[in-house]
Amino acid sequence: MGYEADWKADGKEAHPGKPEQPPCGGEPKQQPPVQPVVQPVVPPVADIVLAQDLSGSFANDLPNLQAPFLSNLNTNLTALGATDVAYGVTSFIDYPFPPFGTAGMDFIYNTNQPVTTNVATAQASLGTLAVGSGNDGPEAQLVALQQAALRGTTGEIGLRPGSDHFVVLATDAPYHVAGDFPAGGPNNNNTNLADGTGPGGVEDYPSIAQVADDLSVAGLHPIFAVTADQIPTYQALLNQMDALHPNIGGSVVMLSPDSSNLASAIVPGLMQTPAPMV
Ligand SMILES: [Ca+2]
Ligand SMILES: [Ca+2]
Ligand SMILES: [Ca+2]
Repeated sequence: MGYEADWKADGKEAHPGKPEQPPCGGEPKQQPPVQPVVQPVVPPVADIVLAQDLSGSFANDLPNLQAPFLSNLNTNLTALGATDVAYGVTSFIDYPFPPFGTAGMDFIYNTNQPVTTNVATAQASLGTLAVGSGNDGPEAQLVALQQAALRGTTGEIGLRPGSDHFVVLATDAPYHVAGDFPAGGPNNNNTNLADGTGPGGVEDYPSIAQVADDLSVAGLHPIFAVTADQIPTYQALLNQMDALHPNIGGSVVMLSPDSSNLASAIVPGLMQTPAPMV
């Protein structure tokens, strides 16, 4: 929303084609000083990691993540000043047992593609994604953010030093949080997802504070690309995380129910994020 408004204000419509004529018989009207046109900008060097919800409601979204999804995004970013953008792909659903998820269909988190400047390679990894179930409404979004941050600066995801780091969380559901699965024991906030006391070593979900800590340390700005009904939930989450670590920044943008606007939604998300973390 902000992007369209800013674009309109800064774009062509602010510059009528005809210069204003002086009124008939009067003195020429003094022209106001020309205001510089401030174009919206995207970070020139950025790593963008997609954290893709693969619960069942994303079956109609996956076709819109196929080519030319990433090349369109890359073209848009280049036109707005980006010079060096790398893309990574991660995905999540939920724990594969009731009530959280479904055995044989669901998983908690996957790194599908480390960040790469090869758009075709990243696009190919999107082609391998398949949806599961997710069973209950909330999913493992906080685990996805936690793992993207914890694994981001390792070779597994490979965020590049010196670039601005973003994780785009695409979802249409609220998140499970610490306390939702106490039988798993406290989440110990590491990359081992099987060192708890639940089935298969599953642990409780992380807390918002743990995830905020991880994002801050990794220098990873979240862009929440969420369906309209989830905007208040994720704006509140972002506000809580920013209150803990103001350098997280981040943004919330609206995702259409079939993700057909994802590439265009990411652009204002990048623009709204304040100064990069160091
Ligand atoms: Ca959908
Ligand atoms: Ca679920
Ligand atoms: Ca763990």
